[in-house]
Amino acid sequence: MKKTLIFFITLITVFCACACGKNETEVRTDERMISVNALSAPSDLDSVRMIGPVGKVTTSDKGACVTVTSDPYKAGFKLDTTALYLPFSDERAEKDYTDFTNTEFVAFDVFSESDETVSLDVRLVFSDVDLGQAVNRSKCGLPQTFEIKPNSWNRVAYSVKRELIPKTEGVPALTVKGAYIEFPAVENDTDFHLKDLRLYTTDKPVPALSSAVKSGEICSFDSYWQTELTRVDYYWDTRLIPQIRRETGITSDGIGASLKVTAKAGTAAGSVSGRYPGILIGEELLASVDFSDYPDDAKLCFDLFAPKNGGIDRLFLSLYVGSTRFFNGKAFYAVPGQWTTVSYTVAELNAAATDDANFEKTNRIFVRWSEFTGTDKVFYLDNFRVVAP
Ligand SMILES: [Ca+2]
Repeated sequence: MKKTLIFFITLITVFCACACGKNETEVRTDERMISVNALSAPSDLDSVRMIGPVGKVTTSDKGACVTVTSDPYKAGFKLDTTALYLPFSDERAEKDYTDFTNTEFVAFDVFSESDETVSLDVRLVFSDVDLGQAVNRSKCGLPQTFEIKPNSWNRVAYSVKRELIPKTEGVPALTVKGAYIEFPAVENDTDFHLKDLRLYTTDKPVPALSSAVKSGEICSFDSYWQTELTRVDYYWDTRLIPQIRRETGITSDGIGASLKVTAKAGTAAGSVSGRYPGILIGEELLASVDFSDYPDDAKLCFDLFAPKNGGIDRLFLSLYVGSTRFFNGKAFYAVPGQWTTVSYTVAELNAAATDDANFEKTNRIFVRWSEFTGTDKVFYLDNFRVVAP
C-alpha cells in the first residue's frame, strides 16, 4: 500500500512538472508577447523615423525596408551610422507600451541583403525623441550588438536590464520610449528588412540594482552598471556624440574594467565653437558615494590612459551640484602610451565652493575636451576615487 502511494505521488509530481513546463513555454510565446508594430503596412511606418540625414525607410514585401546609404558623408554631413528609431507608442493608434516595468525582451526580425555577416547595435531610448534630429544618446542605454547573417532572417532579442532603466522622480513605472537601431557602414547601398517589433513580459520583480561601492571608490568601472550609467554630453550635435564602451583589456590596475571613450572629431576648435563635449558620472552613479568627512588634504584621483597613436592629449575636470558648477579645473594632459594618475586635493576642489555647492555635495563629475577637427581621439578612464591622507 505504502509503495503504491509513493508511486502515485511520484506520478502526480511528474505530471505537474510536465504540465508546468509546457505551460511556461506557451505563456512565453503567446500571453507574454505584445505585438508593438508589425512593420508591414505603410501606415505602420508613420511613427518610425530614420535618425539623421542619411538612409531611408520604406515598405517592402518583407516588412519595413531600411536602405543604408554607402556614402554617409553626403551634403557635408559626417555621420558614421545610419540609425532607425522604433517607438513603443503610437498616439494615433492609441497604443502605449512604454511602461517597461514588466518587460524583459525587445525583439524583431531582420532580413539582411548584405553579402556578409554584419553587426547591428540596439539601444533603448529613455527620453522623448526630437524626430527631426538625433536621439539624445545621453538618455540611451549602452548598445547590445547582434550578428546579422546575410540573405536570411535573423531574430534580434534585446535583453532588458530593468534595474538600469533611469527612474523618474514620483513615477513608479519604468519608462522606455523606444528602440534605437544603428546599422553598420556599408560599401554599397544595402537594404535591411525589419518586421514584427514585439515585447516579451515577465512576472518576475525588477532586480535590485546593487550599486554599492567600496570605501573611497567613486567609480571603478568594474561593474557593468557603472559603464551603463555613464552619460555623455555633446551639445546636441550628433557628430560629437562620444562613444563609450566597457573595456576589460586595458585597465590601470589589472582589475575589472575601465571606460574607453572615443571623442569624435567636430567641425571647429572648441576655442572657436565654444563646445566642450564630455562624459558625465552623474547622480545615478554617485547616489551611493559618500563625499563627506574628507579633510582638505584628501585627494580626488582617477587614472588616465591615451594610446600613442590617436590618443587624446588635453582634458578638463569639472564638478557640479545639480546645475551649479563649483569647480572648473585647468587642463590636464595625458602621457601617450602610459597610465597616469590625475589628482586634486579637496581644498583645490573647494577653492570656489559655496555652502550649497561644494565637494561634500558633489553629484555630477564631468570630464570634457575641447572640440577638435581631423580624426577621432581615444582615451581610457579608470578608478575615480577619494584617497584619504
Ligand atoms: Ca576599473
